[in-house]
Amino acid sequence: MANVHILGAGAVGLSFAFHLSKYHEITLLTRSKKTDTFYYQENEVVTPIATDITDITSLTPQDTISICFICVKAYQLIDAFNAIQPFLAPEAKIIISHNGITDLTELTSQLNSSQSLFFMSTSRGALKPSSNTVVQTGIGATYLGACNTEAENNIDAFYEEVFSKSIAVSAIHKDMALLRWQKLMVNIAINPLTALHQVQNGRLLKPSYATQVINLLNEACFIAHKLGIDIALADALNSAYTVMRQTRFNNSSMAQDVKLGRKTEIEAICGYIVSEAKKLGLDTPYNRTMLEQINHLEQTS
Ligand code: KPL
Repeated sequence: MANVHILGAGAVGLSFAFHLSKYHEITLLTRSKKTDTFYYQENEVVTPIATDITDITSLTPQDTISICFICVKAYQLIDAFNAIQPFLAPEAKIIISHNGITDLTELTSQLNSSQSLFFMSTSRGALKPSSNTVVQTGIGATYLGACNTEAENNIDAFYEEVFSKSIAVSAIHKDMALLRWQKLMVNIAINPLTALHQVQNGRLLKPSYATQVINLLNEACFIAHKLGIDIALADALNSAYTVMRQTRFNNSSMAQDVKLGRKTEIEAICGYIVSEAKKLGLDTPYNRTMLEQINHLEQTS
């Protein structure tokens, strides 16, 4: 049994808190303690999540964080990391999980050579219908990849200790860059279209969305290839459609963000393709238009 901290009480953080709590001691770090209990719901069954809930500002120098999942939005990652950094054990293991691709150099440069950084890519469908409840709406796969040398050295033992029993449909992924691009492509296909049309993920299986999905992913595959990552369009489409099916009853995180007038992760999703294309002197009109449309929705909702 390990002591695991989870920073972020969103859908992913709560869903992992529930599953990990069956085998580990969990402390959920929140920005302000608004509830004494969080709940997990699957197939109409509601279970309290066995976790300590700690306001992050109440951590003291005596607190040590050995394993920490950071389950926050892409644009909150650096602030979230800075908040826990003073409490990290010398051999701490940090697992980040967010949509899209972010630059991790600032984060990795702050770790010592014995601290490990992992990226967790998950397509578990989870929804938060209220502030203290998460509903599991689909079981997509979860992959763990290593972001620095120390993580590469201990990924097998760490996966065995923390993930193997608690997280169903999970595996180690040995190619970090590929893992992040594969996750990015799933998010490109699903998140903006579901946000724009306010539909559940499964609705994108309808043929009327196919051309848009293909155009977005075709551009993403092209830019990935230019950057040395080879993902065939057929494989990108296959993964995206698999996740659409697995999470057909989920409202994507971006659909929820737009509905609730919150900032989205579009900059790390379509925005990442647009900015990488720009660096190459290229335009990616489908991803650019999607970026503009979601930005517009963010400003007007
Ligand atoms: O990552 C997701 C999200 O909603 O952000 C998917 C996998 C698309 C599940 O909805």
